[in-house]
Parts: sequence; structure tokens; C-alpha cells
Amino acid sequence: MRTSPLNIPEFAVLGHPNEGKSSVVSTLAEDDQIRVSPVPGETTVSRTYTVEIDKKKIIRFVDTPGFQAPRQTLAWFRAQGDSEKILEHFIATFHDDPFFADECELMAPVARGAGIIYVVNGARPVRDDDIAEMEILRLTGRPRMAIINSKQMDKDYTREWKLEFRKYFNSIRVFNSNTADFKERIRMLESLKSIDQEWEDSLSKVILAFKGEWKKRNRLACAYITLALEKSLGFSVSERLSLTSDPVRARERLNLSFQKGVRGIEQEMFTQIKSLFKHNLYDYPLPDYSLLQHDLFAKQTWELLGLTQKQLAAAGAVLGGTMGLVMDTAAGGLTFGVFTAIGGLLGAGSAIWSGKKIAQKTGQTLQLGGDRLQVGPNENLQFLYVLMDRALIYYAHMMNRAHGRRDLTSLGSDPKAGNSKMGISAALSPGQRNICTRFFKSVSGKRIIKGKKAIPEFAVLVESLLEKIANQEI
Ligand SMILES: Nc1nc2c(ncn2[C@@H]2O[C@H](COP(=O)(O)OP(=O)(O)OP(=O)(O)O)[C@@H](O)[C@H]2O)c(=O)[nH]1
Ligand SMILES: [Mg+2]
Repeated sequence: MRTSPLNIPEFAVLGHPNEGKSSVVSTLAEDDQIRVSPVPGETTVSRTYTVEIDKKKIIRFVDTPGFQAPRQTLAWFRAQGDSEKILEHFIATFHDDPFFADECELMAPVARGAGIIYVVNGARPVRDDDIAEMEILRLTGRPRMAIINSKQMDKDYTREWKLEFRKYFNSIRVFNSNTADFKERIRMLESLKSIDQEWEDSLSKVILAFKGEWKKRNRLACAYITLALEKSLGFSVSERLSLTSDPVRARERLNLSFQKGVRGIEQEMFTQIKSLFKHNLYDYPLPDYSLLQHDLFAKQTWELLGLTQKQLAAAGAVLGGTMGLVMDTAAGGLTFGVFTAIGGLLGAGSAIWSGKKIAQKTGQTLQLGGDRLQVGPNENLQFLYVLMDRALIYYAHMMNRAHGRRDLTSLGSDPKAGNSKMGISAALSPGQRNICTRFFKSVSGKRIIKGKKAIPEFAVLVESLLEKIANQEI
């Protein structure tokens, strides 16, 4: 078997200019830094992208420039007759000839043993140049597969391409570089196995490694989500009071900083998930209908999640920025009189606690030396479901997003993009809801559950939901 210098399977992605070769490599190698452009001729030199899993190199894909002179190249190939070293011979003959510069560049990886993945845009008809390219590839005698990467959905010449491909290739697949998800990539690798029996074993290992990596990512995503929820639900901010403090202002400040804090925790978790799925370069806009387009504390976010009127009313204090304050009179309530005299200003749900009670409630150590106002932890269970739904929707976007996709327009009505208007949590069973409630009570400081069983129990639930999303079962 001929493999790359690292003794791992290697495939060169070849084709006409601008058909989507770099996009295909980008998606297969999960590398969003590869240059993709609407202008033909973007790729001028062959470049190898190695996929590493657990720091081990497992497969390589080579991005190449498009054919520039297929008919002249074919004429030369035909004139040689059958020759095992035809590629080496071609490169040796034309390496200094600018006319065949791109042909030499794209053939080099194949000459050193790479298998061929030939890419065409299935949204256009087959032309003579394509037939010449396919014939050249046939004459190389190398294992080869053809893929149809349709750049527009409204035009479809797939049938025509397939008819031609059958004459020249060992395997054919429709593979869309802009929409292919993890499962599609696995199916692609399975097909590659069939183009040369000698690759079966090494590609089976690659597939196993990919599947293992996927499981690992799901586990990590679950850990990031659970931890972020735990932090957000236990989050609170407080402010020391003086006799001159303005309670209205203090409440506004605290609410803003509470919201900022929770948004920050959510954003950090989003960033972790994004880089887990190797989306480094772009800040992809999310679809208009996505919950994530709206601020976490916007009423619309909560409405879109399908909260009932009653639940919305209960959540009103959180959304309206009038979430109850807790007043801590640890230092003897010096400011207490001022605040009660103003009366009502603390808002619904406010409470006055002795320092001891707050400490029990939040599990936090109190700073002594003055009265304090505190906002949070949020006592509304719906808050958990809103945070959880947003996390799951974000995960669905990131895990489904193909790395070859470069348009910055929204994902439209992509059915795989986690576009459900109702949050996933709305469909939880009563048993699953119980797990959520126990988790909520445990992390928001409402009840200390022995052994903290509630957190791992919740993590298991999140992981099962992530798996369902990945398998498109929800
Ligand atoms: N809508 C859509 N556009 C695609 C798809 N694949 C590629 N494109 C677009 O087509 C253009 C060319 O894609 P590239 O991947 O750069 O094509 P290439 O074959 O590498 O081109 P050269 O390097 O110039 O030979 C870019 O604007 C891509 O975003 C696809 O599956 N769907
Ligand atoms: Mg390119």
C-alpha cells in the first residue's frame, strides 16, 4: 500500500477551478482557515492538511489548484500509452513549463501515492473539459472517487454527472461541503474504503478515531454546559450600603451587573463549545428565528421558548429588571431604617435577611462591616430551562456547521440547524423535569442535597440530550 510519508492515508482533492475543492478539504479536515473564494484560481499551490486526534496524525487531505489545461494534458497522456510512472514522467517533463504549472502542482501528491477525490459542482452540466480531466485521472491508474458538491440547490445535474462518473471512478458520492455534518463525513470515509481494498484497515481505524473524538466532544460539551448552568444559577451580586445610598439606583446597578455576569458565563460557555468543534475563524450569524438572536433577558427569548402566561408572569421580575433584592443587615441594620422608610422601592420578591440566613441561603461567606444588598441567585426555575435551551441550541448550530461554509448570511431554513422555536426543554418528560428541579434546587442554594447527586444526574440528562441532537432525534 502506498501511503503518505507519515504512513497514514492521504487523499488529494482534485478538480476544475472554483468547483469547491478547498471547501471540501475544509469540511473534511475541519479546518475553517483554508482559503475559499468565489474567484476561480484561488488555490495555486498544493497544500496538505493533516487531521490529528489526541495529538496523533490520522489522515491527510491535500488541497490542489484546479486543472488549467486538461485537453493538452490529456493529449500528452494518450501519447505515452500505458505507463505506470506516467505522473512522475509528466512532472519531470513539464516542471519548468508555466503552461502546465498547475497540472504539475496538482499531480504531485498523486504521484507520491495519494488517492484521488475528484470534485465537481453538480449545479452545472458536464462539459468537454471535465471529460478530459476524468480521462486523465483514469489514466493515472490511481484509486479514485468522484464527489458531487452542488453549489446551488435550484439546479441539479447530479444524474448526468453520475452517468459519466460510472465510466471513470471506483466510487461516487454526493457530498455537499457546505452542509455535510459529522455523519455525512463518516459516510464519506466509508466510501473511500471501497476505492482500494488496501486502505480498508487504515480507514477503519480513522473512522473509529473520528467516532471516539465525537463522543469525547459531546462529553466535554456536556461538562461545559453543566458547569455554566451551575455557575449561572448560583450567581449573585451584592453591594455595600451606606446611609447615603440611593436604593433605586442600587437596585438598577445590581440588576445590570447580575445580567452582565450571567451573560458573561453563557458567552464563555459558547466560546468553549465553538472551539471544541474547531470553529475558529468566523463569528457565524445565527438565523433570525433563533432564540440566540435575542438577549438572554429579552422577554421574546422566554416567549419563544413556549413559556405559559403564568410562567412568564412569574418570570416578570427577572425580565423587567426588578428581581427581588435581599437585604443583609449583618452589621446591625444601620441603613435598614432608610430603606424601609422609602418603602416598596426594593420591589416585589425582596427580602430582608439577617446575615446568618443569607449565608445559609447562598452558601457564601459574608463580608462584615456594613449592610449589603444582594441580587441573585435567581429563584425562578424557568431560568434553568431558558439557559439550558439556549446552550442546546448553540451546540446544535456548532456541531452541524460545516467548516467549508463561508457565507456569512444566516442559515435560513436549514432543518439541521437547531431551528426549533420551542425550546427542547418543553418536551422533557416529568422524570427529566424532576432531575432539572433537583439540580436547580441544589445549585441555586435552595437545598443542599446530600452528596450533590443532583449535579451528576443532571449532567447525564444533558449528555443524553446532546446525543439526541447529534443523531437528529430531536
Ligand atoms: N453554496 C455553496 N457554495 C459553495 C459550495 N462549495 C463551494 N462553494 C463556493 O464556491 C466558491 C469556490 O469554492 P472553493 O472551495 O474556493 O473552490 P476551489 O475549487 O477550491 O477553487 P480554486 O481554488 O479557485 O480552484 C466559493 O465561493 C465557495 O464558498 C457549496 O457546497 N455550496
Ligand atoms: Mg481552492
